[in-house]
Amino acid sequence: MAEIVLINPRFEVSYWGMEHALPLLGKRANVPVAALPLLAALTPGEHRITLLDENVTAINYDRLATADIVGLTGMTVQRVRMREILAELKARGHFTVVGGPWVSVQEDYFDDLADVIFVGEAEETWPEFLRDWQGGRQRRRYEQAAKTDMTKVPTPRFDLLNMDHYLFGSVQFSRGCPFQCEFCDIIVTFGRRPRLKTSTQILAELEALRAQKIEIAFIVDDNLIGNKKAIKLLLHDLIAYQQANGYPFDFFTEASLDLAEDEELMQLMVQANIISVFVGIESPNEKSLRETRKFQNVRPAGTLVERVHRIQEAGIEVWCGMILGFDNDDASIFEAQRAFLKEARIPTAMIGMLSAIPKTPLHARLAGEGRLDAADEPEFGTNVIPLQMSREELRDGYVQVMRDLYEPDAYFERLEELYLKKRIRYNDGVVKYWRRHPWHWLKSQVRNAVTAGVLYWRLMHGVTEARLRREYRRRLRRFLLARPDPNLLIFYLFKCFLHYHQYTMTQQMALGSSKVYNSF
Ligand code: B12
Ligand code: SF4
Repeated sequence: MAEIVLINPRFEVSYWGMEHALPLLGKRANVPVAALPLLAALTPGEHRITLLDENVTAINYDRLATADIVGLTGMTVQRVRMREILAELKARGHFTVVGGPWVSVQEDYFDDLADVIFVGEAEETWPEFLRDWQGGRQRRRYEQAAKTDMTKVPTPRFDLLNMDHYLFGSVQFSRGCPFQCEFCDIIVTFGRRPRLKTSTQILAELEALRAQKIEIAFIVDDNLIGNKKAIKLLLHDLIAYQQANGYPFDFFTEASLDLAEDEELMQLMVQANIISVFVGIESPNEKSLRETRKFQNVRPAGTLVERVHRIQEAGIEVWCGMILGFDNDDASIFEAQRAFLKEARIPTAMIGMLSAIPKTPLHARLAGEGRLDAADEPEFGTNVIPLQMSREELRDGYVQVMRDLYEPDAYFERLEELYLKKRIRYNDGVVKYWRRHPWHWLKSQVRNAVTAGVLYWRLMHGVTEARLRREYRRRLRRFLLARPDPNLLIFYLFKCFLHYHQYTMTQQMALGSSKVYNSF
């Protein structure tokens, strides 16, 4: 029997981290990292396992004293903190193991601070390691020979986390993406063949989330629509579940832009109540898209703007990732990105400077060309040395684009264009359900009105800048007059919180009071 503690280290500030807004919302983290409750479910019953999310609870090293194995997960934005924690654990004589997205691509990063590392998926290697450890024959490195059979993945142990501290829950339907973007480490780690769970597994996960009172869940797939035929079947079951249970969940997810070419799929997603989708659009510069092998975003399937509008008009908001600094980008890319996002009416856009993630084809190419900055924390925010502009130009242009996009006027203009002028539908699946169940509608709207009141109070008491508070009040009033619906109002309030985080983050970068946070 082993006493095991698994830790998710503190995040540094990031676009999606919501760090500036979380305290206002009374939460400590955005989403519980999916790996921890999953690894707990994969741990044989004879062991005792504790999950510790440092974003929620501080690490008390004295209380870890009896742990036989301490495991860490983490992505790039946690790597420095991971090293600090590992150094402390080592100084105290602990046996340490590390897995997750960062060590999977940068295997030597922690050197001897990690006794064992796990590269990639661990559904098979984690139980295998525990058996080896019991026999005193564990190896230094574990990597699965074959990708995980998703139909055998157990229900994560959400019950081991205090879910009250998170904004959203997480659920995974599939792994893998069929595309071949040059910069992408996801396909390096998870492969290009989409692998799906069964409906039975997914509905069991949703029930486990419901038991924790989670109502909004992030479907954490690399690309939900990697296998369109299979996901459609699954969505039918999800819709039946939502309808049978009075639509207990709002979902958001990630998918590729070819979603716009499949009307049936978009409608199924709407009926399943997937309200927004994060799409890697990357660039309005077609040459850059070709350069990075993002062929699914290149015509003839329609322009980028047309395809984004098609998804929005189906009733799904598009969030996106954009990249600056491809070899085909010169200084005109900054204005091109601003203009594209305005025309595409995308309020929530994560912009980043191109980064070369270890093990990707981009990393290999740039290493060959001598265009990589080897520093762990590169001075200009990315390890890529751009081709058609200086490093300062790229960094300063990036910060300026972010700043311009999150100026309240620019942000709310994009938002109002979408929700007030275009009046895109929101929660259409639920609205249709409510029409058939008016009593349910009434109960939900009363509850939504109360929630909206609480959120408004939190926003007005949490935001310190009077100018921003005035702006939020003005925009919310305008919204309420045009679309007086408590359900939508909650969503719009959330957009204000999201804006507050992104605005604060970009202002701090622009004013030099924080470092430049890139998207990677
Ligand atoms: C969903 C998701 C999000 C969600 C949820 C994040 C969260 N807090 O959990 C959101 C949208 C919030 C998000 C945000 C960000 N994300 Co993100 N995200 C993902 C995504 C698509 C899936 C992650 C996931 O839940 N997978 C499911 C779980 C089960 O898989 P897993 O964590 O890999 O765990 C498995 C194995 O790795 C292993 N394992 C993991 N840990 C451990 C530990 C031990 C001890 C062992 C034995 C095994 C093990 O076992 C698990 C089972 O096989 C990945 C892409 C990907 N496929 O990895 C990117 C990814 C992890 N994100 C990434 C980044 C950069 C970010 C941001 C920094 C972006 C930004 N600038 O805002 C922020 C960070 C914000 C934050 N504070 O959370 C990068 C990380 C790059 C890297 N190699 O380190 C990835 C890989 C995407 C990419 N290539 O750009 N993200
Ligand atoms: S579409 Fe997204 S997940 Fe798929 S290869 Fe490209 S960047 Fe990676």
